[in-house]
Amino acid sequence: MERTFIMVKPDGVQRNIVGDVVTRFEKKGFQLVGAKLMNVSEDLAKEHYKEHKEKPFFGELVDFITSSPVFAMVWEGENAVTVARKMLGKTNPAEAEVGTIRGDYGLQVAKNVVHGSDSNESATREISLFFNESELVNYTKLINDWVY
Ligand code: RTP
Ligand code: MG
Repeated sequence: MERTFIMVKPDGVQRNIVGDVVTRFEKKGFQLVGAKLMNVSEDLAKEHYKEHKEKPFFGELVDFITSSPVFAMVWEGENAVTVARKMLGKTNPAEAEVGTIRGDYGLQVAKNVVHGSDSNESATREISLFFNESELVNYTKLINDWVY
């Protein structure tokens, strides 16, 4: 089963959207493996977003993500990475389709409510950056290819 790292960003936490994001992933059929409300340190923010370190918005991005708590999650299920990215919508909420999380809840690219891993490699890297193995919970749910 694939896993992906999803994070409600500070704007989503401040605007009380955590529950809606969790509900969407639950209702879609994914299984929650780990979750926590946390502050992101400057070091963690820079490591997490290191692919963007030369971009003009990098400083603003790090400042924003460290400004207030985030809600970090690991979700598991079939094609979790690709499906979650579809559920998030395009990076810029102004261009994201209605029905996606960013399309329904956001207005500004710099404050686009949620983060989602963009590949399996990113997911593995990001999950290990944000979670210890002991924080990831293995459990059996009455879930199969038709009960979800
Ligand atoms: P994310 O990593 O947060 O899931 O978003 P993404 O893959 O859709 O977009 P990415 O290209 O990885 O950009 C990371 C985050 O940087 C912010 N951004 N700001 N001010 C700007 O022009 C600008 N461009 C990107 C966004 O918050 C984006 O999610
Ligand atoms: Mg990205």
